[in-house]
Amino acid sequence: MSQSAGGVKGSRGGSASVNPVYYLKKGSLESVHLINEDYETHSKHNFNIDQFKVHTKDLGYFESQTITFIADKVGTFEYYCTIHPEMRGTVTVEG
Ligand SMILES: [Cu+2]
Repeated sequence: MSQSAGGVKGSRGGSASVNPVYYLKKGSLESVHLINEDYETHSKHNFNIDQFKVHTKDLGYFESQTITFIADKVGTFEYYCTIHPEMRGTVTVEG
């Protein structure tokens, strides 16, 4: 899964098209790659999924970070940016 913050592909707007629902298979090895492309505001962003202990650092403009985790729980989980409450979406893991 790959998520960018800001700009054309950004998740700042909070709409479904830019905050996609990710569908994963239980037990799969996943990598989250977050890049901050928020050139308009130069805000920092981060990316978190609490249930999988995914927590990036606060990324500045064009910084990126990749976190690998195993999707070992079935259900729908929220991903979010702690700095911008409107930046959120869901990850659904299917068994
Ligand atoms: Cu943010």
